[in-house]
Amino acid sequence: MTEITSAVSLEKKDNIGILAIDNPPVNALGIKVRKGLADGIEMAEKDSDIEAMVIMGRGRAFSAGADIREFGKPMEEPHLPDVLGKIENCSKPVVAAIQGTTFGGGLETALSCHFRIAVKNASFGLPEVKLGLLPGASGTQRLPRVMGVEKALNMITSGNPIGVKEALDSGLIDEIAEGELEDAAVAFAKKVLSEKRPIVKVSEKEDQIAYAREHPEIFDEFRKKNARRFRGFEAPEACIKAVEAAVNKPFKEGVKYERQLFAELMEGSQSAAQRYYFFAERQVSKIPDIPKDTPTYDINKVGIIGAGTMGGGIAMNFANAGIPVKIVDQKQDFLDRGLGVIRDNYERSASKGKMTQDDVEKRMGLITGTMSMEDLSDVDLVIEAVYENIDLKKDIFKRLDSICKDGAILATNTSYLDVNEIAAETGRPEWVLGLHFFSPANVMRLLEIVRAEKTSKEVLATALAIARKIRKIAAVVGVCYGFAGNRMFAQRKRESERLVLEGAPPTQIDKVIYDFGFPMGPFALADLIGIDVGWDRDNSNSRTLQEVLCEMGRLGQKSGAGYYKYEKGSRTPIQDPEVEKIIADFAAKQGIKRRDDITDEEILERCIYPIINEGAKIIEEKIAVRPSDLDVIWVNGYGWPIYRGGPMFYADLVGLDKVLETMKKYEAKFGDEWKPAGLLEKLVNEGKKFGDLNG
Ligand code: T1G
Repeated sequence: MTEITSAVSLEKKDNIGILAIDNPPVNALGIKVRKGLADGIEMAEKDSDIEAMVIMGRGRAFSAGADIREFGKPMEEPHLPDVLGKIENCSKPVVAAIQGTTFGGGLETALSCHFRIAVKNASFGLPEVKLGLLPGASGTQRLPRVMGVEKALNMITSGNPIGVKEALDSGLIDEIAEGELEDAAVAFAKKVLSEKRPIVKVSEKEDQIAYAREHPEIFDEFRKKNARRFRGFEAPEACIKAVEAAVNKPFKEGVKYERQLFAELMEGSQSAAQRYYFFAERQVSKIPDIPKDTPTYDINKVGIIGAGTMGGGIAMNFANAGIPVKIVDQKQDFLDRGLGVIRDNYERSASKGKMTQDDVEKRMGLITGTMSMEDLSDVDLVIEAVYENIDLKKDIFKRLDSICKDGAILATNTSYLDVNEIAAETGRPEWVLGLHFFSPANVMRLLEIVRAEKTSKEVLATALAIARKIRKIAAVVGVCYGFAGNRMFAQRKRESERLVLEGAPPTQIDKVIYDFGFPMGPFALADLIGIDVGWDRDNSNSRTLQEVLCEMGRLGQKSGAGYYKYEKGSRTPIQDPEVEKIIADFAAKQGIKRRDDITDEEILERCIYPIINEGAKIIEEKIAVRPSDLDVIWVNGYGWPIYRGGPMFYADLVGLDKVLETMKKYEAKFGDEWKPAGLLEKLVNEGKKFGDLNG
């Protein structure tokens, strides 16, 4: 075996040369791999003993693609497209032998080979669009030539992987390999030689793009069909344009156009944000004082207290991971209703083909209901999910402490309340923490793990591990009112509610926030969640706009009217002059002077900058480990547009000096709530960014 570079070796098996990529953990196509492949192909061309080639990856991936860590720096030659040109132009047959992850430039490398075989665990994807990019090594030109334009458009603009069966059916691979991949690849290469199969250069294939040439309308139809999904993103449109070029231009020109589009995206802020987010999401589970080898406890049985919306949604996460769950509630009809909602959720997924009926029954079989908390004596983890009342929670934890076995972890799903206070009700505070799920808990990927003062390191490590098992993105936060996400969200809620009283209609505020990239604005969101959440009906007395609206029965979508009105059976918000009059009357009673000159810019500054400022306070109080954790929280918990990276990344993009200046501008007008965080002032004085704190 010849080591060409430290990441690529060349070995001969009879008359077959094997170029193996070995660049852990995912065979990213860094300079050592690119150089190794380029030199390896040249060596094989010159070696008369070698009649055909196999390219494969060692470890768990063929290759996950270009090394994202190289982006933004000058790219060393040879560049990937040039390496792939060498592979495709090799005079000897080249077979890609694929296992595991074959993403991005990895798949493009496989596409430059003349044949492709794969084992069953292979997955194929072009996730560049998730990084705000497009396949930059001829993937947009070769993939349509292999599987046709419509399938290629879906794969390239979604960034989602396909499995080996779909790859075979679509013509992406020639064969599914049985047994040991390397042996199967050598055998396949020998078969190609013995059958004298002609070398297939994908760049020269035209049959799969002929239909699109005759039907150019499929591109605009695709744009229309996906407009909602692509809203605000730049990369999907660039992907479509590049695939159009594959149909309308000769291959070489298409490659050139693809490279131009790639460069434009690479220079843009959206790709910077999405590449930043990629690493932020992988950084969030790294806690400085919790090393990777911290011991963890097995969680084989879970108990949930409360069969309501949250309890039911939380239970589904564990059943989905194959972990049995017991749900406790006080009354049988609460349990029946809760279990009924869970079944409905699963049946709905099954009706959409997301799971089989058998899956539904298996998961339902893992969830049982009981009215006796004593039935939790054998579980490894309890998650309390009752309504936000500190006395009730303390009472529950006192009882759990006497019921649950030693070594059981006791967690609260509270959104705001003091987890230290709850832990103090037990004789095992080291085993207590918060697991703050976001509604709907079976859908939202974000989980805030609330680390209380006495939570042990092993319990925290166990929480991180179980979060991974139930496929949550977990951010570790400290104890304060609202922890991190909700504490930042409260700033936007305060300002949006002030703005609407000061004269900005809900429609204007919602449009500004929607156009920024959020799925919906604060008032459409309030109507969706329900304006009566947290409303104290018994003591309501028209003291706040929420009380006024709830007392009038304007609860939001559920009552057909809230900040908007809704036609029967529709969830589409319709501007409602009646509510604008209610707001104006309430503002007058409050003595608030309304104005009609509130600009979109003021709305954006007042709804976004306080989120950033609160984030800075959360970091300086050490409630969160790093600023990028707050970005992960906001992208996954509150719909912050991923192409803007998150509030802290966005602040660095805008410039912390501008953020500080704006905070001071409104502090002079509105007072202390706008006082800039000490950390914000410090970073500006030091000429630093939030990004400098993400190490
Ligand atoms: N470059 C550099 N590092 C990478 C990487 C990459 N492409 N992919 C993963 N890593 C690191 C990751 O940061 C982590 O590091 C470790 O590998 C394990 O990753 C020209 C331009 C492959 C599905 O977008 O989707 O090709 O934290 O924790 O959950 O057209 O990683 O351990 O130090 O995610 O098993 C396109 C991105 C690149 C694939 C594995 N490719 N990676 O998931 O492990 S652009 C991608 C993934 C491109 C060409 C274009 C996932 C994975 P650390 P992990 P995992």
